[in-house]
Order: sequence, then structure tokens, then C-alpha cells
Amino acid sequence: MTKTRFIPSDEIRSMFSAAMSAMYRTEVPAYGTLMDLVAKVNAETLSADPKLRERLEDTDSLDRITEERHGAIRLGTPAELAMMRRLFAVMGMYPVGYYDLSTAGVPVHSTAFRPVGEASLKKNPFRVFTSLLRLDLIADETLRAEAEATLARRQIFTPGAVALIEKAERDGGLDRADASRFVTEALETFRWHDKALVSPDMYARLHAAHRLIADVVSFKGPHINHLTPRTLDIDLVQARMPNYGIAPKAVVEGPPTRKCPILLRQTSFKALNEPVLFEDKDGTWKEGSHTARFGEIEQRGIALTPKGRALYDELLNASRQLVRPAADGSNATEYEKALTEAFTPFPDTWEAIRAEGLGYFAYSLTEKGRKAKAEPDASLDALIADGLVQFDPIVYEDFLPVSAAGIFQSNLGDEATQEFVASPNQQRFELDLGAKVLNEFDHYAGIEQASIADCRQMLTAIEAAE
Ligand code: OOG
Ligand code: NI
Repeated sequence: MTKTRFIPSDEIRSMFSAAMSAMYRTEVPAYGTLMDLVAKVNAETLSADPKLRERLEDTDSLDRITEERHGAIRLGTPAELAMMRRLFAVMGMYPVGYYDLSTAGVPVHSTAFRPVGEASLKKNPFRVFTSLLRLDLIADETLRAEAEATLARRQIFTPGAVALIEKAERDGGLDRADASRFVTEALETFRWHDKALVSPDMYARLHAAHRLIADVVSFKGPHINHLTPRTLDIDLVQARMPNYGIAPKAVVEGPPTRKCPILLRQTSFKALNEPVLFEDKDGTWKEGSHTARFGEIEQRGIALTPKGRALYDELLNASRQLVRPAADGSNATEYEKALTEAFTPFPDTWEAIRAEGLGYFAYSLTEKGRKAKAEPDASLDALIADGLVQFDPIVYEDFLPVSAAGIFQSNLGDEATQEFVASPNQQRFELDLGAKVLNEFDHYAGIEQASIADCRQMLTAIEAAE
């Protein structure tokens, strides 16, 4: 019997990410422009900073950056979320982290589906920020019931996609032909539909309750609402966007500009107003419009430990107490100044970030270390001081709730701020998802620990190898 040859899930993810990018490029041309700008800025940054290029090359991270992007979708029901988890699993993407955005006036909670483990991340780190609408946060009971009924009627996955998900689960993988069919079928779920599922009147009522509710409930599927390339210099891209005819949002979300980038900085351009047809009760199609899809870029820095993250949250809060960024950009300069000042207590050298236990690092042997031998009980600090071991920051692969809320807000129309009572409900989310989300801190700590163990093993086994 010939054994079926499954293709690696990492490869299916790469195929899917490329297909999604091609689709979005034709649907939202400004995304293509942004990709070109990012590629240019990245090339310039690398040629101006040979040391950065060398570290990225040595850690095998350079290739992934040009291919790297994340997207976002918003789902309407627990069943959609559960099936989406199974769909992403076929591509080696698993739910990591829980984000409650209700505090920020957005009636959703979310996770990020992404590859886990260093090898998979290096192959292709494609991730999708996935939100589930929380109808329980909608006060109007009639509207809630109507929204639920509309959502219950739609089927966002093609029968072909579902069949292939089941096949992959049953057999443990997909062969090349199935994988390629799977990518085509799965892509359908993320496509834009210009014919709404609801009447103009219902759209207006949903929209009045919250623009996000209208975005989720009115359509046949959870259109991908942005795709975000990764840049090596977000300030430069932000500054140049207007030259390319793109108007960026007022301020960059996340930490201030630093020598040693931490976590994640993001900026976006405003969502497009797109023509949509709504079917009236008499069966005629009425012209209308909807704003949902936008563009975003991000710069990723080091993943922080719980201690580092607590300091980040504290400093970000402190700066926001001083200046809250206005949507129209009128106080952008003051906000940036307050942010930079608030962050002075956060050390800005890799050595200090490491010494204070604020960030996660991957350890490797230096040139000297590769030829040396060390005592098994030598401390890591001693190995570093002796020049045998070096360390590189581990990239933050996840998201930030305050930033995500800022991105949501800037694209929902800035007047749409609405207050909800904070009500994180990770348990409910995991029940709907049908699985627990992975804790991102444990994951980074595991990568760090494994790199230390590798160094120690090589330093003590060197003679046997020679
Ligand atoms: C998701 C917004 C969050 C990010 O990069 O933080 C996000 C959305 O608007 O659906 O993508
Ligand atoms: Ni995003």
C-alpha cells in the first residue's frame, strides 16, 4: 500500500497567506501600495544598519519578514468560531492569548490564531486576529434577537472547506492536491461581498447600535478587514504614507520610538467607504455603503516577560493619564512627547532589559563559544561574560489590547466611542472556541529555556563532537 504524502501544515499556511495577500491586493489597491512602501523602507533600513541585517540573518529571521503579515476577522457565532479554529488548525495555526476589548468600547473578545514553536514561526508567521461579537453587550433585546436570527441563517464556510477540514482531521493531514483545493475553498470565507444579507432598514438599526455589529451581522461572511505587513521602521513608513496618497491615523499605537524596540507598534490608514447593495423588503436592491476594510503596518520588538509587560502597561497608562490622543491628530505631538517621557524608566539597551528580567531572549554560542568547553554548572551570566554565549531578542508574536482597541476605533469612525462595563469572559470564549487558548508568556519562556539548554549541551559535549 502506498502511503499518502501529506504536505506540512506550515506549507499550507504559506500558500494560504500568499493567496489571501493576492486577493486583498486586488480588492484593496492601497494595500498593494503600502506593501511596496514597506519593502522599500525595509531595504533602506537594512542597508543603513548592517548589524541589524547580520543579526536577522544569523537568527534566520530575515526571510520571514518580507513575507510576514497578519490579518483580522470578526465572527458572529460560537459555531463559526469553533469551525474557524478547526480551519486554522489545518494550516498549523492555534489560538494564542485572550483579548477583552469591551473596556475599550468594542463589543468583542478575541484571540490570535498563529503558528507556535520557533521552527513554524520562522517558516511563515502568518496570524489572524479573530474576534467574536458579544451580542450580550447589546442593550436592545429586539435588535439582539434579530441579529441572532440573521447570523443563525448564514453559512460562512463552503461545503468543500468543511469536507477538507474533516478529512485533514481524520487522516492527519492533506496531500498536495487536497491542500491546494483547501486553500481555494478556505479563501472564500474571507472574501468581500458587496451584496448584504440585510435590508437597508436593518443595516441602519444595527449600525446605530454599534458600527461593529453592522459589520459582522450584515454580510455573508467575515471579510478580512486588513492585512498588515511588518516594517523595520514604522516612523519612516508613517512619515512617507502621505507621499503615496495614503492618510495614516493620527498616532502610532504602542510604545514610543526606541533604540531597542519592545512589543509592537502599529499604525493604520482609514477604512474605505465601499458601495454595498441592500435587499429591500420588496426584493429590490438598494444602493448603500459600508466602511470596514483598511490597511495597517506594524513594527515588532522584543517579547516582554510578565514583569516587563507590567512595566509597559504602567507606563502606557501613565502617559495616557497625561495626554489622551485625539482622533483628529490635534494633540499628536504632545501625546508623543508624553509617551516618550513616560517611558524613560524602561531601559533601552538589550543588556539592561535582560539584566532586569524584562524581556525574553534566545541564546546561542558565539564563534569563541563554538570552539570552547565549559563547566556544566557555569552560570549563564558567566558564559556571557566570558564571551561564549550571546543573546538576541525574541520577537513578540502577539497583539496588545489597548493598541487593538485604538485600531478598531480609528476604523469604526472616531465618534463611535461607546462605554461598556469591563467584562472579560475567557471561560465563555474558550467554551465557544472548543479549546483553551495558549498562554503567550509560557510559550516565550519555553523558547528561551530551550535555547539555553541547547547552548549548555553544546558547551559540554564539544569534545565528543570533534
Ligand atoms: C482587529 C483590530 C486588532 C491589531 O493589529 O491589533 C488588530 C479588527 O479591527 O478587527 O488587528
Ligand atoms: Ni491588525
